[in-house]
Amino acid sequence: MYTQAMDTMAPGEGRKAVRSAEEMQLEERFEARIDEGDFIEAKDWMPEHYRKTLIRQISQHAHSEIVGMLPEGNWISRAPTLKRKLILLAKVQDEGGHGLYLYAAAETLGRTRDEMLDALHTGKAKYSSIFNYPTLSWADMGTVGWLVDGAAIMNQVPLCRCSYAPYSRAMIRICREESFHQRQGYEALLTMMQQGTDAQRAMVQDSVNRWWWPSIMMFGPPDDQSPNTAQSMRWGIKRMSNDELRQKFIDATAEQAKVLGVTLPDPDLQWNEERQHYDFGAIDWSEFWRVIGGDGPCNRERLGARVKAWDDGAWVREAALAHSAKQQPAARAA
Ligand code: BYC
Repeated sequence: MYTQAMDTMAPGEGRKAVRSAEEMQLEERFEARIDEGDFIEAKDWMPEHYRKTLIRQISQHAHSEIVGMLPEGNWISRAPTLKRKLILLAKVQDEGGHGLYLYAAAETLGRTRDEMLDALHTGKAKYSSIFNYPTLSWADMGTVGWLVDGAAIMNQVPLCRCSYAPYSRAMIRICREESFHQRQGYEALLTMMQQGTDAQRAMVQDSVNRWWWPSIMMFGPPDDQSPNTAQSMRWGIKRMSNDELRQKFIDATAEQAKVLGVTLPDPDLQWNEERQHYDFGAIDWSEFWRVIGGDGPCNRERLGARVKAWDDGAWVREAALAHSAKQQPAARAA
């Protein structure tokens, strides 16, 4: 299976490296700190694999926030009222901010922002599968808030306790804002379902039908097909597994769907008294692997939009560098 981790390894790193006694001691100390629930700061010693796992996850997370601005940004000019427009504008701006906190957190691990963006633009780095689906109606703005941001919070609240302190601090701030994102989406859908026309209710149901399965895929592959989960949980990077989070999300969302009055498009979804959880139908993992492999409905469009934004912004970067170069001699003379 293709994994981005391969690209972030130095040559020969895959082989079992010969470690000095000093390195072994450092590693033992690091593992002991993790076992004690200690947080690791940027300047602390850490194993190379821990550093690379974090760079991979945090940079993918940052890319997801930035690419995630596109499907909603598309609807700002078509929002039905001034209030909805202001809410959507604020949400999309928040996502830009989240991307920036996360790039900054990844930079503390020694990867430059240019390197991360280059990996995105050349298709080496992943971003969340969910943003490769189109937003076809206004109801999608509500559904993205309810299901996509809802899944994002479920996944991100445990990351507030990630063992890497700069990521954990970024996540605390991000989760506060994400909770507003989820609630505004749910409230927009509730308004359409309770005060809208039959056509608006049908639009909401159609939107939920399209977003349900991709949303539950956001948590990643099943645990027995997830190459990174075991080690990431051992290191306290991930606090809950993909399947645990997916189940928690389905349990919460199935109840919210009843209040909303929509049907989730899974005939096998039903409460299991014995497990005290909802059972659910089979997920089409071939679709997930296809989408993260670059062949989803909007992969080319999303990446094309990011590359164009980068190219169109070249003059701003050049002007900023020229301005900074002009300031330097003046600053030295002063
Ligand atoms: N999409 O071993 P696994 C948001 C990849 S959106 C694409 O389980 P891991 C937002 C995975 O990277 C959410 N790729 O990996 C909401 C790996 O490939 P590589 C963004 C995926 O890292 C609204 C391979 O599959 N959130 O915030 O242990 C508006 C095997 O997977 C996906 C985050 O990024 C996927 N859905 O677990 C705007 C949260 N799932 O890297 C923005 C932080 C798996 O080996 N990230 N893959 O080539 C995480 O919690 C974890 O990285 C994941 C995956 C749970 C996503």
